[in-house]
Amino acid sequence: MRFLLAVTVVLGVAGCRCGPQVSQVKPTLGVAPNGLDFGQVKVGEARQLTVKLDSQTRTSVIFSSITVDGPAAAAFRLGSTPTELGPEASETLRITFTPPAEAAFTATLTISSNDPERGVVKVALAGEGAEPEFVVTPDCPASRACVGTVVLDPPSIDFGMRPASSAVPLDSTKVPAIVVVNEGDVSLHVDSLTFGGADATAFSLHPLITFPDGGVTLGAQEGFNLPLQFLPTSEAQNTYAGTVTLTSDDPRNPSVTIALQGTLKPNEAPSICANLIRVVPQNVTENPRDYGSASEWMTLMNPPAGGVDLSLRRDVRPGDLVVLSAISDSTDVTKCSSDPEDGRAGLTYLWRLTRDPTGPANTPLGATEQVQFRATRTGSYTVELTIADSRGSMKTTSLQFVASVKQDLVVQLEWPGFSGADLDLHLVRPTAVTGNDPFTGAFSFFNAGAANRTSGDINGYANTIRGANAGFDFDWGGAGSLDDPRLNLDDRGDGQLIENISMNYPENDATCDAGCTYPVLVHYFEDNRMPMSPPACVVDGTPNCGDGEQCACTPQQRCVADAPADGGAPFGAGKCYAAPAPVVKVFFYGSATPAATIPVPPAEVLLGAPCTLWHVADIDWPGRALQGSLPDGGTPPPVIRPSAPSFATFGRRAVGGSLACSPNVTQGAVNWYARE
Ligand SMILES: [Ca+2]
Ligand SMILES: [Ca+2]
Ligand SMILES: [Ca+2]
Repeated sequence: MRFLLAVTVVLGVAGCRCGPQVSQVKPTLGVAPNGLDFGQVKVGEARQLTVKLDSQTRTSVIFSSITVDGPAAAAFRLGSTPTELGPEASETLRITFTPPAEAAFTATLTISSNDPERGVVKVALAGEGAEPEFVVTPDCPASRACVGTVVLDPPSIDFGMRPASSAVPLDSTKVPAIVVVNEGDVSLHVDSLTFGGADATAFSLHPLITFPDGGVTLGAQEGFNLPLQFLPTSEAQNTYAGTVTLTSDDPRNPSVTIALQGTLKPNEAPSICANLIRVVPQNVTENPRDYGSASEWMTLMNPPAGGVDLSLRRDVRPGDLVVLSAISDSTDVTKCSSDPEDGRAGLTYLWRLTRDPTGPANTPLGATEQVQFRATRTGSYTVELTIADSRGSMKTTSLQFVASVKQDLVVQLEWPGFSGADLDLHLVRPTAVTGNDPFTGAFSFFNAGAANRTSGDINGYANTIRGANAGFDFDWGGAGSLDDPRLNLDDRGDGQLIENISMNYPENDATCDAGCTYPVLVHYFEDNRMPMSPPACVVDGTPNCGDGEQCACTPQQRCVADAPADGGAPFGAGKCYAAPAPVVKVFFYGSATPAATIPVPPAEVLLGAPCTLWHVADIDWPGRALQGSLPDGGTPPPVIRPSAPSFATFGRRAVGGSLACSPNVTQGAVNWYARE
């Protein structure tokens, strides 16, 4: 390339014939721009700008000097400078401005060269030294529901009253904060944040916030917020004082300290709300009944001194499992039983049964938030709950409920102490009775044909037959099951020796417009008492007796005769059995207190032999026409009339049979009972 270029130059000179005019191409220097403004530069920091030098002709520019001059020349530093620019070549000059102070600086860049027309070119240099502006302000406006107060000058924050611990974190948007802003036009470095003072450990950044070890750099007009929190360090110290100090590289305001103070909020006892949240029926075919919703427990907050009475608000029946809860809602720790400071953290629970239907009690039920027990007896129960927080502050409350069948009419038969004797309770529908003879309704069959196979007598045997024959039912009163009777408890002499029948709307029976009567009967159904070889029953020296006859046994015992071979009335060799001593209780409108307790039978008719059906009582139910007819708008109360001693025999046992009553008639394919 160098060789070819040389040849070209030779040819060009040879062809021109213009001689010395070649040497007259003038050097021309271009300089751009003709001034540099560095603007604001942080004191001590550097900013570099450039100036471009051009040789604008086909000859070299030779520099004699390139200098920065003027009183503030020291603030501007010139990089390397060329001595010559070849033809049509260019070069860049670098000038660095480093302000030594917060002031304006000017200087001149002077370029001297062999440009014949502009031998000296001056470029104005200007710049300003600037500092950041560190502004720190405490902030706690009501507009963001901030808890606490602040003073701007001198800056301070009062956090107000706070508990010593809190399981519920403070909302970072609602605590006092420090607002840090760089109000200058050059960057600010915030170097450190330090808590100090006597109670420095009680104050800190909100746990969601961290301040980086190396500090934070803020551009011009940038800023950030630092939420703070106050946590008293001891229940024994009431007031707390400290400081928070922030430092920066703003030379005029390198450090800002804000005074901090706060006050201990004394520990409060937990809120308490004992609830009966669930009832699991003894009858496994029934669904549990739940009472744990918010609308249930909200009414139990701040219970009165005597506790809350849930007797009318919880359907607990004798034998049901009741589930008690101190919290009702397991998901939200701030609801129901909860501590103002700690939520449910550290809470302890203590449950005690203090009263049951037999009287005062003191039975521990457990020390967990939820306990359960079985309410076996009809009557009222009281349970006490004590809750303590982690610092020993406690509250106690109690709740009451009633175990009863919550229906309008409840009839219950009990024969405690006579295990082996199977008695059956019968409730007869008024329309099943003919001519005021209660026994006409007894064992009334499911006899209305396929379209309406309703029995007028509900009892253990009829209930069993109904269960085994689809379409059989106890559809009493109006259409639908709301007013139908139900057998809640059945016993064959081998369980709790209680039977229970209940129903709603007894006034719905067809005969009840102006009042009607429900007969209550008890059937001595079977006797399996062991041993089966009791003493023989002797009457007048003869070992023959009739069922129920008084014989030479103890006065409470009666003859149960072996059946004669001809199948006639039981008579002959008999044995001594004590008569079960049943009691019928009648309850109205869900009450746990019986309206009547009737021993069966009266003393004149001692129970001695199976298969006797006693007429125990008549319940006169006020009619639909009487609803609301009294002066006070109420309904006249039902009346219970214990019956005069009367009985009939149904299903006397078969020849050679056990001591059980046997069906003695067939209705369709169903073995049934007829009155003898
Ligand atoms: Ca507490
Ligand atoms: Ca029974
Ligand atoms: Ca019905």
